[in-house]
Amino acid sequence: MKTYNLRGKRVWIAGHSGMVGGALVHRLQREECETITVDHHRLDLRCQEATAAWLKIHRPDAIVVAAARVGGIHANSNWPADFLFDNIAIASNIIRVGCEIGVEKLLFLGSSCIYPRDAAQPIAESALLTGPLEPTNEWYAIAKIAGIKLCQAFRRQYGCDFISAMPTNLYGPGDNFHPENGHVPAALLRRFHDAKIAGRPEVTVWGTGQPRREFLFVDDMADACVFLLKHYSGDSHVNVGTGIDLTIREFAEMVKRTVNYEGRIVYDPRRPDGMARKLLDSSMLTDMGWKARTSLEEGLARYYEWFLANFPVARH
Ligand code: GFB
Repeated sequence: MKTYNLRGKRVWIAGHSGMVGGALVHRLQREECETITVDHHRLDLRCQEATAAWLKIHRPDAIVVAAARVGGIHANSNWPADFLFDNIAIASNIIRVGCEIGVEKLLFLGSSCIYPRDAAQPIAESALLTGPLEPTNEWYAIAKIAGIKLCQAFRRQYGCDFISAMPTNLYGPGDNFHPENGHVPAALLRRFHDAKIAGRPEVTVWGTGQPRREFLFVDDMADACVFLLKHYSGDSHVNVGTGIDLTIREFAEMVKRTVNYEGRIVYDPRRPDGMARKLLDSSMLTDMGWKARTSLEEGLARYYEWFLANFPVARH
């Protein structure tokens, strides 16, 4: 297996203030490398000239593209233009200039929503572009597919060691706790917590509760990124998941227990369910020797601990 030695390297985490980027900055402290970050108020990654100028000054050896416009099912359908344009711009600006300045290793991060709505489960990397996408997130998915293809194209044409990883649904410290725009873990953690504090008798969960999702703790994702940076160099994107999924109903019960909320759960079927199931086949990664360590129960406990210590700092 080809390896990349991080020792002494300057690694730029694009998107360090996001949930994954933050976990990566933390995880990379255990490697003997230097991490570089730039605040998004100082550099707009959607701007081609500014991104090129910044990269040509700072010249990282390696890059992780963790910067993205992200959001849950509601945010995706509300801002299709932003989800499509911003994410394509961020990926193409960084990848093209990364090639120009001779970056040794680049890891692009996508999402499990790149796969067709009716993909066979668990979803293998080979399912990409074999059918129509789930309409609730097709804008974001198309931008992330473009990112995968950019890595492959620059690898083929210019020999760049650019790789990509597709995580399943993530949760953890630094998540976005906005009640409407975030993903289901943050939305429910906050909703159950608020209901407990206010003594409300019930909490509403969107949709039917029937869809199935796989959840990965963000520290495990950061660890997988470091593993891939060091040990993977290939054309195919790589799935990152736990191999275990559960229904939203089961997940809501778990969050309720984590928060210790004693009221009822009601479902609102007027809200979209999205994809029925998206369990990743992560055997490509596990065959390389990596696997997730944090159980959902333990991850949710750490998530709630972080929320309690940081709220109202938790971004929303
Ligand atoms: O997390 P979520 O928005 O992401 O929704 P997706 C997951 C499931 O949880 C859906 C249900 O079936 C929702 O209907 N759900 C229940 C809720 N209550 C809530 C709630 O209060 N808030 C939210 N957000 N959902 C996203 C994509 O899809 O997955 C993104 O939109 C990205 O592009 C991300 O790929 C990983 O799994 O449906």
